[in-house]
Amino acid sequence: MLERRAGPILTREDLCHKRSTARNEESLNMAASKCNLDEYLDRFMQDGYVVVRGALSPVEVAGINEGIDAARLAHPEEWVINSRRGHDAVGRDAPGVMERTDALDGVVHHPSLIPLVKAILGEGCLCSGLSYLRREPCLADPPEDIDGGDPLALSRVWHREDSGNVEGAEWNDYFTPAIQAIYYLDDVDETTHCTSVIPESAATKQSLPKTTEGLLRIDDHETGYVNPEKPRWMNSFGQEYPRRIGRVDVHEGAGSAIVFNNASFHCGTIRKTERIRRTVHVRYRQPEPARSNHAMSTYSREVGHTVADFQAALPRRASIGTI
Ligand SMILES: O=C(O)CCC(=O)C(=O)O
Repeated sequence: MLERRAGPILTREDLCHKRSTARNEESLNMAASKCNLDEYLDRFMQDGYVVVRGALSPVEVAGINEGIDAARLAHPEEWVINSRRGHDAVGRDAPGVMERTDALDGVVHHPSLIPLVKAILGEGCLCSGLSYLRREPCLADPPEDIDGGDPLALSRVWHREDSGNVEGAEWNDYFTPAIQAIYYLDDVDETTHCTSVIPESAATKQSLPKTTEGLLRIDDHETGYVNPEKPRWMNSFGQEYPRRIGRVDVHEGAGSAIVFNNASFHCGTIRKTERIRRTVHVRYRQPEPARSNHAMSTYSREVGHTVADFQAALPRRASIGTI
């Protein structure tokens, strides 16, 4: 059996003791995060990720989707679909996208996740990037050589973010150079595109082979979790990559979030589907080491800005809040 079931899933109901009927959405999320933080942290330590089901309420999801649709309608020239390795997608990064709409303000420092992010990365961590992504339907046929028992899978481009960069990971107990939270804005199941991740503990990351040429990086792109029997996979778009085992395909409803160590292997699983998948990706890290561009926004990476510069470039709105 090559696949693991998605284990680390917590619901808002699991997490809080239904103490409050009168609380508003925000304080309910905060209470949930606080009372179960230890469980989240244990799971993150063990697997390098957790799934928080219902991190966004249906109202919040609808607000984001409507706001982005309005921004696309108002400025279609900024939302030109491009073909990403064979499948169509369109996305925009902050700060640009947030200058056009306030629909994403609430996810920058969402109370469902911030206590967890701070507990992992420590005081002083900041949001360092935010991207919105919409993947279009894809009607290409799956290759004859099916990957990992998934008959609709067209492509999986596995990567550790920023080529396995783990600069600064030793500064926290979770060996996490940066965190990425991916919020689902559509229901996701085995018939749609999804996020996939390979569970991996902090201890394993620490022990993996590294290169110290340039930045400190985990150096196992050609070998990590590669299927020993069938080491390569030619995807539907004629691209050949290592075929990896041990994955979890995150199939969850709209509003769920996967929070993962940015150095964990992950990918977008592209499937043959008529459904779109919309996501918001929010990244957090410590401002230091500044020489590492890990988890910086595209805006910052391109011009060499720091995390503080990215923060300063965000619009000034109370609804964005702070960490
Ligand atoms: O499509 C996804 O959910 C994952 C995207 C991804 O690989 C990334 O953000 O680096």
